[in-house]
Amino acid sequence: MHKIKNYINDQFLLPITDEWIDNYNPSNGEIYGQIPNSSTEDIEEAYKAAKNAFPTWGQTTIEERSRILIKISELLEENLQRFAEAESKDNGKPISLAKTVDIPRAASNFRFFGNAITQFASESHESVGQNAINYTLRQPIGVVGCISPWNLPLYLFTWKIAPAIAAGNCVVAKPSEITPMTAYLLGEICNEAGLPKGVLNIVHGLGSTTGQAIVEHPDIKAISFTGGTATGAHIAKVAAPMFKKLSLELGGKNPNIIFADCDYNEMLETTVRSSFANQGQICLCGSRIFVEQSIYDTFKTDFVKKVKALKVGHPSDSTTNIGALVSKSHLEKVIQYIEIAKEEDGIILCGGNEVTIKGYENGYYLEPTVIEVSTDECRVNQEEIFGPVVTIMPFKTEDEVLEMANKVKYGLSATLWTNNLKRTMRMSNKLQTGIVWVNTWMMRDLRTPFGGVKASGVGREGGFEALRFFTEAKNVCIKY
Ligand code: TXE
Repeated sequence: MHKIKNYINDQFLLPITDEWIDNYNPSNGEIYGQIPNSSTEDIEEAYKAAKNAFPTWGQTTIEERSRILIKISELLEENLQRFAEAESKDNGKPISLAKTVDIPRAASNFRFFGNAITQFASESHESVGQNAINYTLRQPIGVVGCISPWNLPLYLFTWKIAPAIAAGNCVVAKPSEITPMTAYLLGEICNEAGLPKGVLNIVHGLGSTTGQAIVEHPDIKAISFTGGTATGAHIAKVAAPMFKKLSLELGGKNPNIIFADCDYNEMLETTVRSSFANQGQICLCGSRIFVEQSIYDTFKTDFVKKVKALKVGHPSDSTTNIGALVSKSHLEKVIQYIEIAKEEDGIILCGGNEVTIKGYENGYYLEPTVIEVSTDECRVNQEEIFGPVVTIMPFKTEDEVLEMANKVKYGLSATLWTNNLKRTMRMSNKLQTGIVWVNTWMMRDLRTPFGGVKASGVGREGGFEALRFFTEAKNVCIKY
């Protein structure tokens, strides 16, 4: 059985306490490897390596840091097939998605931040009449922690690591214990790209042990976390007394608002994707679909027809649209929500059942599910399900849909389908989310601020926002 190791100080190391966790293949339910369940001692080793590397890396020229990041990006692209296969096997996502989205975007993260750091500038302020000038230094923080989830494993892992090291920090990073494989492979790439030892340390293990040890470490001064809202709240509580810098990207329950004046066919195609891409396991998925009354029945018929045509299949099959859910416990959670919907008088328009794939009978497959709800206040419309399940309901007026869109605890993203410019502007102003997509979904420009409001988190990633997070601003005031 393949055992992966921690990557510390440019070496692949066994966990000090020799504790291991099984790693499952979601497509067949079988254990196919083991990963370290790293302890506080392993985190201490990783911290020491990062601490030792920092004085040099923090002073390495921006050109050199940039060159290494871009080299990592190139190596990821060269290894696309290997990484995509590993991601698909570990997570259950269709290989086609890993090849076109996850791994290319992970490579883009390194390329983007390798370039962005060369353009990152600070400000100066002349204090007119006081013979003084102020300028702002943007200094790396030191050793920082990056903790990422299982849904977009390498993509979100690198979304944190790339800006952290571009800005001159050294990193102790932990991928999700459910999907550790591509993070493990990344260590090899960093070595080949010539990243100095200790700049990036990748430690595997459970959240409650390894993750907790990173957050509790008094000298890891900033934590960038993506994951569940409850975990985010817990991390905030642990980190607050130590005054750590925190960036928390948490859950979402995003509205997809469809007006009758939209480009219907484009909306329909994209709505299938925004509902079920990655088995609905993306924090940005539009899981609450609100449709203007006049086109509701037409939409319902057309949407359900398209959803029924999606192929649930083995992730390695290039014709698969919906692969396996990430884990047995997650599958059970999603199924439980389908039961809750039935108890709440939701109407299952399609899906709702587990799927058995011949030859992979123990895999975690579920039909894409559309639930018609009569009130936006039901649990399936309020709580994050994070699976291939969407709700749909009609609305009559802009004010009504705006109120329903905002009446959840989350505030990550919203999608709006309309060709009315004034309505676009009005609604974009009033939607309580960090991101609004109009006539598109998940179109990403890495320069833009990314993050949510309310229970979807604090802080913004992306572009210079990420570089600001991973640096401390210091004002220098010189009187002359
Ligand atoms: O995430 P966790 P889980 C949502 C989704 C899902 C729910 C729970 O609704 O059903 O969260 O998922 C690490 N200290 N999202 O339980 O536990 C953990 O090891 C430090 C939305 O799988 O939050 C992993 O590396 N770290 C989300 C990471 O946190 C801790 C994506 C995320 O795991 C820790 C995933 C601790 N005490 C789930 N406990 C999104 N926003 O995209 C856990 N971890």
